[in-house]
Amino acid sequence: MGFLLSKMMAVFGDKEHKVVIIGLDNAGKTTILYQFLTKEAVHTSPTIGSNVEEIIVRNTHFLIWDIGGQENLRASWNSYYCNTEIVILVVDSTDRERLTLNKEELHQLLAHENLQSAAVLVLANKQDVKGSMTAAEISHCLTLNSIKSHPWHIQACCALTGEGLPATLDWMRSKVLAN
Ligand SMILES: Nc1nc2c(ncn2[C@@H]2O[C@H](COP(=O)(O)OP(=O)(O)OP(=O)(O)O)[C@@H](O)[C@H]2O)c(=O)[nH]1
Ligand SMILES: [Mg+2]
Repeated sequence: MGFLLSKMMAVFGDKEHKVVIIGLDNAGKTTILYQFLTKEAVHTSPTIGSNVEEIIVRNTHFLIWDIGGQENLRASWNSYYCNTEIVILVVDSTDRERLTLNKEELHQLLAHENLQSAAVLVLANKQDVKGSMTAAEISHCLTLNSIKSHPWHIQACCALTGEGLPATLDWMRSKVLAN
């Protein structure tokens, strides 16, 4: 009965699903958050602390936290992890030099005790830039295929135009409704 009730609440939109967006500085996290919300590219400046917005996708409510990615802020990412159902790692697909750093951050988050039941979504952002890495290249470098502990998905996108982001929201919705 309890299970049925919580399922119905999720379907009818009463439950709020927590999502955390992390990634290195300049990856495009804030641009993505506001593209989700307004379907437009907004002007951003580096995030100090976090932004939070509620986004409703066909009756499914997400509470989405966008956290600053500058080096001195990364240690605080884990203070946002409690009760997170989906963690989004945004990768700047033009930033080949810091891909190893992204890999380290990814494997740290996979090991975090508060994210053991979270699903992981990697966004290969800035696909509009010529010469950017493809989602397949990023997937290979981050060794996504080796992840067995968490459901994961990678999506190519462009936060300026919104390309790839509706598919992202569909995936997020299907994940939380399946739980
Ligand atoms: N060409 C291109 N630029 C993008 C894209 N997404 C974001 N940007 C630009 O990248 C810069 C950084 O974007 P932000 O959204 O502020 O990055 P952030 O990840 O929130 O950065 P921090 O808050 O410092 O962690 C801005 O100049 C954006 O306009 C994209 O898909 N393509
Ligand atoms: Mg930001």
